[in-house]
Amino acid sequence: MLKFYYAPWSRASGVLYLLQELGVDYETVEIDIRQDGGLPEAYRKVQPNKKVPAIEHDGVVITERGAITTYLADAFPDAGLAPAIGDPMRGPYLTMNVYCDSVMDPCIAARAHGLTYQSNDYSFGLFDDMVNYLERCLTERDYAAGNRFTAADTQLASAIGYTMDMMKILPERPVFRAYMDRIAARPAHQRSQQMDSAAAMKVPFFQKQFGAKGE
Ligand SMILES: N[C@@H](CCC(=O)N[C@@H](CS)C(=O)NCC(=O)O)C(=O)O
Repeated sequence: MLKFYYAPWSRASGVLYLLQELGVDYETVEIDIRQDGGLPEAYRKVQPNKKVPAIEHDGVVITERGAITTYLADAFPDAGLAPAIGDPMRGPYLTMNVYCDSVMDPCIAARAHGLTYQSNDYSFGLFDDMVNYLERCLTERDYAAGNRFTAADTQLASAIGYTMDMMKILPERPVFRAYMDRIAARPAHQRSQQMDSAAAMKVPFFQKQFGAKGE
């Protein structure tokens, strides 16, 4: 039994995308992270910082996107989204699963909040180093870990899509755009985008923002 703690248009959206790529059955537990007064204290039992995403699989809770992505791709090997131990893609794959959350995400957040710092002030290093690294990766290969699609692409594509197209903080680079075009052609990506938007339009916060009525 797989449960997915999710909020639309959030950092849980990449896991929603992964679940579509995996094609597995799961139950969605929608968490209204934008509710007045914040999330109930009881949710801390699932996610220690009261955030999404989280999953529960056969009674075990897994949090943090990089861990969730790695876990799910290993738990459902038929989809072929996790390079096996011994595969030369395994290293770049694990690196990218973690890099998106531990380097890219905080670099973007620091930039969004106008934080200026030296590289060694923070473990995530400098914004420009992060952009240049991702650009180099996607110049050398078509996908996050190599020349075939893996679960790391659900991490990387959701991060690039959100920070370049929505936040407009990650600079537009031709290799980022070409990569996003490759991802956008995937039926699972299209499906997850539709599911995410449909779910967002039922959230009062977004209904107010976009004037949507929901269902
Ligand atoms: N380190 C967490 C971060 C998750 C995160 O920041 N989630 C945001 C959604 S965009 C959240 O739940 N925010 C709700 C809140 O802080 O109240 C991960 O990578 O899974």
